[in-house]
Amino acid sequence: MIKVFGHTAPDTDSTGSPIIWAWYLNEIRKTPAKPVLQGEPNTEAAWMLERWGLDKPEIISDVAADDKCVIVDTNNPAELPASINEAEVIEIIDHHMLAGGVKTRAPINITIRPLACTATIMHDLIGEDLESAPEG
Ligand SMILES: [Mn+2]
Repeated sequence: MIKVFGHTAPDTDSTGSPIIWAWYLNEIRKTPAKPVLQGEPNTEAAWMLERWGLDKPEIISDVAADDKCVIVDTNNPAELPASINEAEVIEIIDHHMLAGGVKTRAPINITIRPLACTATIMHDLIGEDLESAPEG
């Protein structure tokens, strides 16, 4: 089960983007994944969850060596779980400057674009896959 998470002190992007990408992995790529949060969502993010009837993702305090992780809305180790470099980071999708310091076990897809939010990048990445997705 892949864990998808954003930065500590989750804002709307760090709450919504893990939900979007975990949905994409589960429903379109048929790869088990779940969104998780590093802390309680802020006021706006909590409102978003309520407004759209979304379950609040589980809050995690760290990751383990056998965790597969997708990091979204950050790439900065200071905003990531303490043990991030022990875990297996399999993808990074972000719209912040490259901070450096995250280690991977193998080459991975890293998408960093200077756009308004991570969800915008995901809309682009998912794009054509959605058009060919089955209805429902
Ligand atoms: Mn953010």
